[in-house]
Amino acid sequence: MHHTYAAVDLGASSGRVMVGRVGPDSLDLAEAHRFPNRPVRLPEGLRWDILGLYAGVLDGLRAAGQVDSVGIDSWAVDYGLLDADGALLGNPVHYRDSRTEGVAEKVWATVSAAELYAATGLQYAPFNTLYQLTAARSSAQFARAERLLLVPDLLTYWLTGEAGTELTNASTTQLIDPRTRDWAYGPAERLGIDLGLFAPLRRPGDPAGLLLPRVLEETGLTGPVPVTTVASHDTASAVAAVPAAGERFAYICTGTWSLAGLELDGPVLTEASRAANFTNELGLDGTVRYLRNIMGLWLLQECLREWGDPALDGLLSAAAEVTPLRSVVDAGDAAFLAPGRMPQRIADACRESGQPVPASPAEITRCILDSLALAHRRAVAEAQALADHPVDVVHIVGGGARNDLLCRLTADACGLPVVAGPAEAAALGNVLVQARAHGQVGDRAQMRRLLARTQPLRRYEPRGDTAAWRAAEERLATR
Ligand code: ADP
Ligand code: LRH
Repeated sequence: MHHTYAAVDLGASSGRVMVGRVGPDSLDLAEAHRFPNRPVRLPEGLRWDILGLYAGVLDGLRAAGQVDSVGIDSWAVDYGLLDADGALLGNPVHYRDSRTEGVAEKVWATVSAAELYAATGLQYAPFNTLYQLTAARSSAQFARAERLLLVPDLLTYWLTGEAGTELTNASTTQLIDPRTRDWAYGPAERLGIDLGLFAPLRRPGDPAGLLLPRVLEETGLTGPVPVTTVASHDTASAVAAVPAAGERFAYICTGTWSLAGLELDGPVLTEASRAANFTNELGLDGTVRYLRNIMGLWLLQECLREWGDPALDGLLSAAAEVTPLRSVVDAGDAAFLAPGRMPQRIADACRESGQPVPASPAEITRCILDSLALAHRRAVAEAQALADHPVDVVHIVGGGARNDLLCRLTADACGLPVVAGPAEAAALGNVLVQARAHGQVGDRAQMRRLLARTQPLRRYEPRGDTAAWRAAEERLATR
């Protein structure tokens, strides 16, 4: 008996509605609708076009046709505020907006960075919801806010009228304790964050209501159509769909970001882990996603935008011919977070560190991919050491799994085999959690076996030794 599920997956670069068809031993995924996710710069700052995205979701559901359930995941940390009538107060602020500059230091004056890490396990990133809320607190808009909904929860609310806070995404706010998997009440209280703004926590698999009559009307679907809570943080859904066997694997979710790390049973809250800026976000079934944020293909996306969007295929073929490891930048550096002038910023970073300056698009692309592979190598090695969890294989999922050169370089840099795919891991994780909630699949291991059996994967064996990568790593560290 087959069931079909609509997976709404909103990434920072594009949104898509995918249809997953699940049978006793089958799993197919088809794209119903894809739409660009283009942030808008307003006089007051960088904003998400949330209404455009919601329109894309409705178009996608119409294109998907009749399904047994709908699930929504998106990028993390960002939120919309609702007033007492339940109406949205303004466009959600983009995590790359500059409003959080200098905010963390103010927070740390009340609760030190070390205390915060011990209580929440979250990496420092300027855009953690905690810092965004601190920056927003004095605004007129915030004064009217009665409810805060993270982006996937906001879209779910518009579809069903029901408000909740999904746990895996809540874990990126820096207001969740990864040991209890509940709110970090102590730090929130000391920082004056009103946890009452958040709707009650819900977990992947929980029901999230039925599509409202006007949504059914707009999408042409016949009710009742349930919405199922999935691992609504896109990275949590993607990790759930890593087609690994056993536990000795690392993963890299490569899209706009590279999220590189391990799946663990519990958090690593040591000072060494904090110093290395590893995060302990929550995954499916209370697992911990122990990982590092690396700038990812954002570096390339921003260059492409500057270059007038040339074809990616040609650029990647040209980059494959460029001398390897000629110049590298620190792909973990938050200096690359803001949009704009990316080719120049990369060239500047190379010049300032005394390396040859990449000039042509092919050279800059190669510099980006070498730098990403190097950052992947470092994250995979450090995660294993910090968590005392050795691995035999690295899985690459997400859009970057389509980038043959990046996968090959990552295998070479890590000195480990890389298994690439699925590229639409977040959507597949979304589908599988819905299927599980409907009794169609079993535990995580069974989900992963189904993925490994049904999804096309590519394997890259590491070539040569890792001496050149080690040297590049040392070059970067000493500059
Ligand atoms: P996000 O979810 O963050 O929006 P995706 O997982 O969709 O990101 O990945 C988008 C990235 O995948 C693009 O920036 C691009 O670099 C890469 N990508 C997509 N398709 C291809 C392709 N055919 N070849 C190489 N890279 C690709
Ligand atoms: C990737 C992602 C990542 C977060 C970032 C804000 O889409 O969810 O896991 O750190 O966006």
